Amino acid sequence: MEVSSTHKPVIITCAVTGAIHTPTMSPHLPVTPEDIATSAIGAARAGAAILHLHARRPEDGQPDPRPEAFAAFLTNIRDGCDAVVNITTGGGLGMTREERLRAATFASPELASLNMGSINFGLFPLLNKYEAWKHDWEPGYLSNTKDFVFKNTFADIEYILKTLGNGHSTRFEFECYDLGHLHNLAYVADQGWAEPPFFIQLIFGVLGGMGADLDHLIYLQKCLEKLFGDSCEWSVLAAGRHQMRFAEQAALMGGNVRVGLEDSLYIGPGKKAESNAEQVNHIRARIEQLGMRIATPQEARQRLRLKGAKQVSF
Ligand code: KMH
Ligand code: ZN
Repeated sequence: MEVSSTHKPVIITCAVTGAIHTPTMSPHLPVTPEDIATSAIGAARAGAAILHLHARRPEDGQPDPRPEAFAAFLTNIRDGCDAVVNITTGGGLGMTREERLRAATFASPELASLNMGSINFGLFPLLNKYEAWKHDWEPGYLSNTKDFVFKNTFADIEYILKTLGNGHSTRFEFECYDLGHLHNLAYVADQGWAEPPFFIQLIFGVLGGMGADLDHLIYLQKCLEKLFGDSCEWSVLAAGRHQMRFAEQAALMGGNVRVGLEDSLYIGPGKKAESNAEQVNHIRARIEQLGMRIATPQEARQRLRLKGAKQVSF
């Protein structure tokens, strides 16, 4: 099939394990450093140009902010593929700002996430789906989110931009869960706290953020155009069963996509994904069937103006 000349190659990000799902929810959720490295490398070989990474405690899968927990898989990932490594600064629910930043300041990655506003982050509805839990921490972690604010104030945002951006030349995946977050980023840009192009991740379907309605995406694309024009690269992730529908729509609209078990444990209705690579392969095939191609890690580096894989400290 002829490849469309009007579409830029689609940058696929794979979010490998995250801090939302818990081990009870899927036997395929990567937990140990070996699992995380193998799954991340598999996703990169399938076509992910960027790997968004969190760490977990190997013994029980609890989100783990310690640099040692990240170090246990980062070198294997670096040696096993040339995908861009993106370290979370969102961390796990309930971590302090300092905890959330520890891994990224240790690793000095090319890319790190930056959440662009404080929101409710309700995982508690997941409680009703399971009767028994693999680990004691899981139900409490989920139920606490009923009274939890995911704090990302302007002071937090400025601090992370200065510490990681100025201090390490790390660039950002700006995570935007609501329209106001785009305006927060426009303010950040006006202040000169970050330089374009801005890699904007639009997030749909988190309880507390925008709902998974495709009309919202259509409107947000107009907002992006007005606020940032050519100085942004945008991408879409949608939680749970909405994941692939939104990814496909984003690619058709000229955007980039994020998949991975952090965002959804499924590959189809009622069918659990067995690996991150399975989700990457699925969206890659759809992108290629639609006449577009996926971006290589080098193309992603160039478009997002990243410092390069040799400039990290792992
Ligand atoms: N779990 C996603 C909805 C982060 O790591 O900074 C958002 C996320 C947050 O990826
Ligand atoms: Zn994340």
